[in-house]
Order: sequence, then structure tokens, then C-alpha cells
Amino acid sequence: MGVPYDIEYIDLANKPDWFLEISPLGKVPVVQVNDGASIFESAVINEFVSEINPPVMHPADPVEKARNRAWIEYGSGMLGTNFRLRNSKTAEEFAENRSKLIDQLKKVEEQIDEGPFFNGEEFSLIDSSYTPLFMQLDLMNKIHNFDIYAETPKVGRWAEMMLSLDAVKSSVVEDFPELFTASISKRDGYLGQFLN
Ligand SMILES: N[C@@H](CCC(=O)N[C@@H](CS)C(=O)NCC(=O)O)C(=O)O
Repeated sequence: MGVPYDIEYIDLANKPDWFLEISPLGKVPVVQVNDGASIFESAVINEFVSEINPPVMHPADPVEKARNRAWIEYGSGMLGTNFRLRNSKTAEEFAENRSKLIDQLKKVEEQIDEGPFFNGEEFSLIDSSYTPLFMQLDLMNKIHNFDIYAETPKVGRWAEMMLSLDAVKSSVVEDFPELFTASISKRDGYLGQFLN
């Protein structure tokens, strides 16, 4: 808590020059620290912010910390699966990607106990790392209910709890739902047909 920052949102279809100068891969998110250094990759940024504002929000036990980091990496890959799900053109392609994502969610389901967080009672960086996926799935599911947590109730409860937190709700621009939904509508894919 309490790390001072300024934030700039980037139109990825129209990246400003100053952004391209500080973002080594031209991607968001990127953090520029006071001495001018640029830090990219969201998991690395999260660890960095946590490290300059201890305690670090990973489990203290090295084995547990490594397990958390590994599942954070796995969750990052799931964003790719969800990107393909969101952009599926046909019902068949959508069903195929849905089932791939469900298989991945099942692996995560095996890792969690009673919650409410991934590690139980304590909030950790892994909770925030899965939240963009949960937020996207929630908005996609509002367009067309595809029951993504039917086989993973614990992940479903984890997602619902994370999305109910004020810190999560205020972590995106106010009109994020509209912008995200509009980007799906524009794409002329399977999900978009439920909007048009
Ligand atoms: N693994 C990276 C992914 C970064 C990433 O792919 N960002 C996308 C937006 S979600 C981006 O900036 N894309 C713009 C582009 O590639 O031109 C992270 O977690 O930071």
C-alpha cells in the first residue's frame, strides 16, 4: 500500500513516441521508476512494487513462494488461451478453446484449498495475477453465458471474491466494461454476434 505513482493509459492502436521509448517491447504494462529505468512484465512489476514496499506479498516459505511463482507463470499463459477464446470465429472454434481453458482451470483447481485466496486466508501476489483473467471472463460471460467455471467451483468462488473487492473494481478505467465489450463487438467473431 501507499507507493506513489502516476498512471498513463495507452491506446495500443496509436502508441505515443514517449511510450515506445520506455517500453522495450512496445507493450503494456511498463513502469518507469524515478531513476529512469523501465520495468516490464506484469508479474515482475508486481514483485518489484511489493519489494519496495515490504512485506513482499508472496508466501515466506521458499517452496511455497516458488509454487506461487510457477502458477503465476501458468496463469499468464491462460491469458493467451483466453485471447484465442475471445477471438474465436466460429462456434466450433469457441467450443475448442473453451475446453482448453477449462482443462487449464482444472489444473489450477487442484492447487487451491478452501480459499478465500489462493493461499488461504492471506492475500498474495498470485491473487492479483489471476484477476485480469477473471475480469475478462466475467465480461465475456455477460455477453454470452458459457459456464466457464462449471467444472472448477473453487476457482469460480476465488474469481467471484476477487471481483467483489473495491481495490479490483478501481484497478481499471471506469468504462473498462464498455471498452472491452466494444472491442469484442468490433471483431466480428463468435462472441460478437451476441452483441450485434
Ligand atoms: N506477459 C506480458 C504481456 C504483455 C502484453 O502482451 N501486453 C499487451 C496488452 S495485454 C500489449 O501491450 N500488446 C500491444 C502490442 O503487442 O502491440 C505481461 O504480463 O506484462
